[in-house]
Amino acid sequence: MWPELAQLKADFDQALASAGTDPQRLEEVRIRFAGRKSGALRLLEEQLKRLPKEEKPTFGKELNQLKAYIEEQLAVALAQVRQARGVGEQVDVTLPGRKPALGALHPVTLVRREIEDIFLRMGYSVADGPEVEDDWHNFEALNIPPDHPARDTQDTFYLPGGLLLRTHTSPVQIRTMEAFRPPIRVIIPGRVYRRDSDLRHSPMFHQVEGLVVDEGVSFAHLKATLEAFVHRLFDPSLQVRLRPSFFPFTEPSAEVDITCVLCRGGGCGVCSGSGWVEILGAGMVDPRVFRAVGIDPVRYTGFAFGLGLDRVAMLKYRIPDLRLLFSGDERLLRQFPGGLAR
Ligand code: 2NL
Repeated sequence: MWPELAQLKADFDQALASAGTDPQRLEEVRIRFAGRKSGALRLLEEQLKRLPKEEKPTFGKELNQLKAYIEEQLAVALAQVRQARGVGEQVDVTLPGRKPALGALHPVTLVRREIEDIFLRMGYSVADGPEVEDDWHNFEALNIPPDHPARDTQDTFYLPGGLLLRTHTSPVQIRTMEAFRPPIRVIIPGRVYRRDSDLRHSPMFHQVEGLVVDEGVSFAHLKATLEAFVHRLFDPSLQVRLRPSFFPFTEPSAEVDITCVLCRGGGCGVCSGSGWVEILGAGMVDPRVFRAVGIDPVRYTGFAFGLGLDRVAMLKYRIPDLRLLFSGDERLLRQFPGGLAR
């Protein structure tokens, strides 16, 4: 073999071996030996032209063989690179993109936001507070004496150090009245806890409570507020009915029913055939609660109300089983898309 050609072949073999399957180094080897402008083969082709006539055929033949050899070896090496990378790494940029999965809001979050928006438009503020509470804010200040059944260990999760998990969101209203002077218009949504677990009860559930304190606040204001609220949350054709009731922290107290949203009053399983469903408890703030937080009950009156968010979500979105709300089942959650914007 022609000595220059033998030397070039040796150089190429060595360069190719040391490049391994590194694509960038293989490309460098390709340019150095087979590059069109100034690769080693190209330069030898130039040299061929200047050779004496009698030497041209043998040199030319050997050069062509070397060129074929180098191109073949490069092709084999590149094929190995592709295989080493794996088929999955080859990107087809013409394929359509994959749609990212969009999240959805939980039905309880949806009704909480709706309720917040209704009261915000009526001039209320939204407040929150601790889920771990003390006895004073959860019971004592709300006129729930030590022997009241609501304090029974059957209902309350007690924690070490005299603390407890709040059994309602009322302690946040106590904290609001301790921190601010009237006029007060506030709603408090949040998680609450009770030692109760069966088909209709979860040990954690959600409440919204509302509180208005000012001079001259009357039961008529309470009734009108709740009617406006129910009409905006469900629909304006629903009837609202108040029944006398009792809570330690309000006097007088009422339970609030609306026309059953499922049968529209005709009677069905959800309303036990009565045509009415209970959705709220409410009343005028008991003077003892005002005194506990240092508000003068002669000058000020107020009303308060509370509702179970989970139950409202079930009625509004026709969810038949409470346990579905806390199951994390995506088949339920996927049915509430598009609630992301506020
Ligand atoms: C219900 C009933 C109610 C209140 C909550 C309240 C709070 C303060 C003072 C007076 Cl600080 N009242 N809250 C009043 C009446 C009813 O909730 O059935 N909740 C699910």
